[in-house]
Amino acid sequence: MECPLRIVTDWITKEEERDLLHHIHVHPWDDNPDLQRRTQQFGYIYSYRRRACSVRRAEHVGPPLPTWIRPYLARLESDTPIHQMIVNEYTSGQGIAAHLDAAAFGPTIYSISLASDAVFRFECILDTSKWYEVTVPRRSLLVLEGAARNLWTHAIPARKRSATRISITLRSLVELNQLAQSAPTSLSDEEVAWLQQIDP
Ligand SMILES: O=C(O)CCC(=O)C(=O)O
Repeated sequence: MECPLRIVTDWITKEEERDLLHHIHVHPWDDNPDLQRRTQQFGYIYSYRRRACSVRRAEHVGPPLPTWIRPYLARLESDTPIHQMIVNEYTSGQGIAAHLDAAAFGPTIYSISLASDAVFRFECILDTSKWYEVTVPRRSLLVLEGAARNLWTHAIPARKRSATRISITLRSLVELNQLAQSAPTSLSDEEVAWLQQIDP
């Protein structure tokens, strides 16, 4: 049994990859003592220490999603708005430990790979003898949903690689998805815009 993930190869062009990398390189990296790799966070801030991301905590409210990501958000054709974006940088020898994305995040997780391919390791939480590795190519879109999001952990084993990899992870927040469904008319346009981290 393999994890039912989706990889869309060549989801962005070489020019778009260059453009995205430029925007990322001119933006300051977060000061995050809990991690070895560098990150940038936009929208709502995920706390690696608390493993939480809540719209009800002021310290989790970060800078709005940058305007340069908007064309790519539209291209996702996601069922829910994207509320949170993390840029991860993996230099040679850096990876990410096996994890399921936190329950605070919505049903579909997207990751755009830039600058280098990466080997991901997926392992089934119901039977840890079931695991496999797959190369996620640069310029692809990785989509984790259903079993791939909830029943298989993903990791990037720390290995020597020839080039630094950068990824952009895009996620919605369950809290905001629920709010949008339950009380869409009780919020003003400004409140909705603020919660969605977009310009009114
Ligand atoms: O680098 C990636 O593509 C995945 C990042 C990831 O799993 C995360 O930020 O939780």
